[in-house]
Amino acid sequence: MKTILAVVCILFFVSVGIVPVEAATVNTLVLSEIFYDRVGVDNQYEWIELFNGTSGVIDLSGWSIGCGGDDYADGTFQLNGTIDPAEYLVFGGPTSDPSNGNPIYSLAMDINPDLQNSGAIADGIALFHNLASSITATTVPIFSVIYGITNSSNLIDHTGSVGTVNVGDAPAGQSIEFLAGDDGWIINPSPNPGSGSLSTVPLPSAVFLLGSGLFGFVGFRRKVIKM
Ligand SMILES: [Ca+2]
Ligand SMILES: [Ca+2]
Ligand SMILES: [Ca+2]
Ligand SMILES: [Ca+2]
Repeated sequence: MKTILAVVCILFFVSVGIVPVEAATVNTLVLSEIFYDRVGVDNQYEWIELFNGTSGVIDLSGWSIGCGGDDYADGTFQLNGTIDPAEYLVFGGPTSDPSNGNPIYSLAMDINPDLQNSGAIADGIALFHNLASSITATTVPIFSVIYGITNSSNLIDHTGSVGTVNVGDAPAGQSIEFLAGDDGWIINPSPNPGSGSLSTVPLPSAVFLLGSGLFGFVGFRRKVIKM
């Protein structure tokens, strides 16, 4: 009996321990992948991917993206349309071919000025819940990524303070991708515009059901042995 209980307990805690690792969840709108440096000319091949980590449809008309540079006001882009829960949306281009991962654009637009290609001086891209026309050097983003070696431009993050560098500089032809959790941002050698591994909702319900089922099993075994 003790052996059975021990095995059940181990199974339960192992299961609970595994679930949060597998679920790379986010609970807001995020920048999920960025392709800023193609092999060769970047203009008209760059793209930015968003992921809606909330449980509701988001109207993007109040959201914008800023890129820099010295600060996020160097280039600002107004978003529009809607993004469904757990949906990936790609905008940029408008050109799509194997050299930039064959993106299908929800918003086809020439990102202008082109996205910074980083290097020793890190650059940044930020997501704002503001109209693009209102973005200034001091507007605090909802979400951001700082990529490169050193944030010597003092780009800020969602706290309003100077942010830490999130990821290195992706080689030409590769992207930077947000995986959430402990993985954070990575350099992705195989850009995957329009898809990814993020999910919207944590799995407390699944953990609860699994846990209650196992505890129910323990209770059942006890009852059988008493009889
Ligand atoms: Ca290039
Ligand atoms: Ca461009
Ligand atoms: Ca570029
Ligand atoms: Ca992706």
